[in-house]
Amino acid sequence: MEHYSCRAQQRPAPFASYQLPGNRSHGMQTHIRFGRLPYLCRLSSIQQKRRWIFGMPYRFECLDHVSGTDRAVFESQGFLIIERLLDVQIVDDLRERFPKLFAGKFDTGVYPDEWYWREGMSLPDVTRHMANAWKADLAVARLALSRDIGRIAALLSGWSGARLGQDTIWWKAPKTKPIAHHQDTSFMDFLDPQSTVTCWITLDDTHRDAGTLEYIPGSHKWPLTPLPENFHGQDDYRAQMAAAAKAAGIQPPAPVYIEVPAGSCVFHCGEVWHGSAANITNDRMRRAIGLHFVSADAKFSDRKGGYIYRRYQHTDDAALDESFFPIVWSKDREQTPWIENYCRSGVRSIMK
Ligand SMILES: O=C(O)CCC(=O)C(=O)O
Repeated sequence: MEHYSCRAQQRPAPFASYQLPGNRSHGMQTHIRFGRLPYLCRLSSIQQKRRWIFGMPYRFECLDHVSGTDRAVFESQGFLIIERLLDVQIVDDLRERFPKLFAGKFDTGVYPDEWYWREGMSLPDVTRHMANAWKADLAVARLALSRDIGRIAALLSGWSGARLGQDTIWWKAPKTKPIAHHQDTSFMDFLDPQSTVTCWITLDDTHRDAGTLEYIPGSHKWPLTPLPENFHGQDDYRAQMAAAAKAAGIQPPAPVYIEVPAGSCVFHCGEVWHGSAANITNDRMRRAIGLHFVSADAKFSDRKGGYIYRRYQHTDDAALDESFFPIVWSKDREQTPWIENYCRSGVRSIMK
């Protein structure tokens, strides 16, 4: 019982209809640890409460409560770590999808929006990367369209709702190159507000020498820079961040390396500088999924930009179509109605 915090006991127990036989739920406790990783909200595996049923978007009851402290950490550092969000079955299921995705074996028969690495065609030492795999793979869809994750993204950024802007698959095999430091919001030049929050979820225990994600704490307060020129494989992978710091007259603080167990996640705001070094190990995989949320109220901007995603804009219409940018959580309404049916069947239709 000592594992139950007051706060956890005060939480309601919703989603009872999703409870599995044999009750999978555990006690839970959330606290901020000021140790090796100072920006951490820890949810240990025996302390979490999760209920999910096969084929539905995943539910994470442990995310029911975002405290003022969590929000303060996010606002001051630009990111918030939550350990062990996914349980082992979900981690295993998602890991199995990676080779299938990059071999072009898609549940739905639909290609992802971006697919940068192919066996036999691409350089073996480049990080394998794909975007909007939710359109191709239903396990990725169950994660990317989870209302609980979108809800935290919205609450941390002060939005009344969150849409999925994009998911990104990152497969950094042993001996693969870095991902250059960047600000995610630079990629959202086609939206108003130009703003995004990412939930980066690791499917492997992460280590500094295996090229884990790293953040420059507080760098979300620096000016926003345009789209980065280099992204994959740049040797000096922090060069763009260093140039931005210099231009702003700032001495960048030391990076924070995210060394956490598989299934953990980090929420980061779109302005914080982040990237990852080469995986210099011979044997460690580093697989991760990024979920990039935008405000439910976002519209297409009048600015130029959006070389991929503006193709989803209707003529003379600034609205984001929920078929392509689904609302995963809103305080005012239900999530986009086709989500549950799509996660079960791969068909984007509203069940009557
Ligand atoms: O996983 C990585 O190395 C990069 C992740 C990233 O930049 C993101 O998800 O925004």
